[in-house]
Amino acid sequence: MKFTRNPRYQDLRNEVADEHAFFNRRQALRAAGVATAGIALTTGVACSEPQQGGPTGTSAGSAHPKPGAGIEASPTKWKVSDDTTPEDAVTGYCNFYEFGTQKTDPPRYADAMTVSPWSIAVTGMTDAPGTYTVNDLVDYDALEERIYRHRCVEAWSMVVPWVGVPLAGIIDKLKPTAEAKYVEFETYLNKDEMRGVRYPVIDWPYIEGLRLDEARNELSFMAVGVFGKAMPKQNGAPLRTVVPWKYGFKGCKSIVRISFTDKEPRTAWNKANANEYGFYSNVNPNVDHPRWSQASERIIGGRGFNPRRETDMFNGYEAQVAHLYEGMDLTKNF
Ligand SMILES: Nc1nc2c(c(=O)[nH]1)N[C@H]1C(S)=C(S)[C@@H](COP(=O)(O)O)O[C@H]1N2
Ligand SMILES: [Mo]
Repeated sequence: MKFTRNPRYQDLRNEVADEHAFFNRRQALRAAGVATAGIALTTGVACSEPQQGGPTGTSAGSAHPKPGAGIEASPTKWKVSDDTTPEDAVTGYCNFYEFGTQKTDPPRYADAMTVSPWSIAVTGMTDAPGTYTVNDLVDYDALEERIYRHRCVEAWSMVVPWVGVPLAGIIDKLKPTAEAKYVEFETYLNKDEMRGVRYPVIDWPYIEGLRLDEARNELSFMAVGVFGKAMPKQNGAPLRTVVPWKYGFKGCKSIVRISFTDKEPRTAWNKANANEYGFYSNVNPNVDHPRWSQASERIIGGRGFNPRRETDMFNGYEAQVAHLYEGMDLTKNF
C-alpha cells in the first residue's frame, strides 16, 4: 500500500471542497432566498406516494434495535489491511444531505428522524410486493461484520466495520420477476424531521439504484449497524445499503422503498448532474471527476498531517467485481 502526504504548504484551492453539490449548494442558497419571498419548495414528492414506507407505514410489530443499541455479529473474511477509522469520525463526519450539507449536520440534526416503527414498501417487478418491517428483511440472528473501504466521490475515505446481511439474500426474498434488471432504493423523506430538504440540493427523495447482478454480488450489503451497534441515525438508521466498490453515494440511507424495474433507475445524483455522477459510479482512479482528480484520497481520521493514499481500482475489490463490467467502456459508463 502506497501512502502519499500532502505538501506541507498545501494549496487549499486544490483541495476538494468536500462538496459534490458545490454548484447545487449555491442554487440551494438562491432558492432559500426565493423561499423567504413566500414561494413553497417542492419537498413533499414522496408524500403523495401511496406505498411509501418509513415510520408512517403500517408496520405494527417492528422491533428492530434502537440506534446505538449493541447488536451481535459474526466476524467475516471481509477485512482490510489499513486501520479502521475511529468511531467518532464515522459517526461525526457524514453525508446525509436531508439534514444539511455540512459533514457535522447529520450528527447534529438526525436525532429528529423517527426510525421506529419502520416499514419498507416493495414495489415494481416483483412477485412479493408489499410492506415489510426491518425484521422481515433482516435476520438479526445472522448478522455479519464486514470491514469495508468506504470511498466518497469527494476524494476522502474511511475503513468502516459495518454490521448487516448480504443484500443478495434480501433480493431473493423479495422475488424480482424474470424481466427485472435493476433495483431501486428510496430514502425516507419528511420535511418536518429533515431540515435539509427545504433546500432543493437534489430532487428529493434520495434515490439510488443498482443493476440486479451488482446487487447480488457477494460484496453488496444491507447494513443495520456499525461498530457493533445498531445504526446511528446520521449513518442511515435503521437500514442502508453499502456497495464498497462504488462511490459512497451509491449507498442509500434510511431505506423506505425497494423497487424492481427493467429500466436504469434515475438516481438522485445522476439527475442532479449527469456529467459528474454516472449511474455506475464505480471507484476508478483513472476517471477523474470533472472538477477534481480521483487518483488519491484523503484518509478521514487518519494519523498524521492530512494523510492520503492512492485510490485503488474498484476501491480494492477488483477481484470480486471486475467481471461485472467486462466489455464495458468504463470511461463512458462511469
Ligand atoms: N439518503 C441519503 N443517502 C446518502 C447520502 C445522502 O445525502 N442522503 N449521502 C451519500 C454519500 S455522498 C456518502 S459518501 C454516504 C456517506 O455515508 P456515511 O455518512 O455513513 O459515511 O452516504 C450516501 N447515502
Ligand atoms: Mo459521498
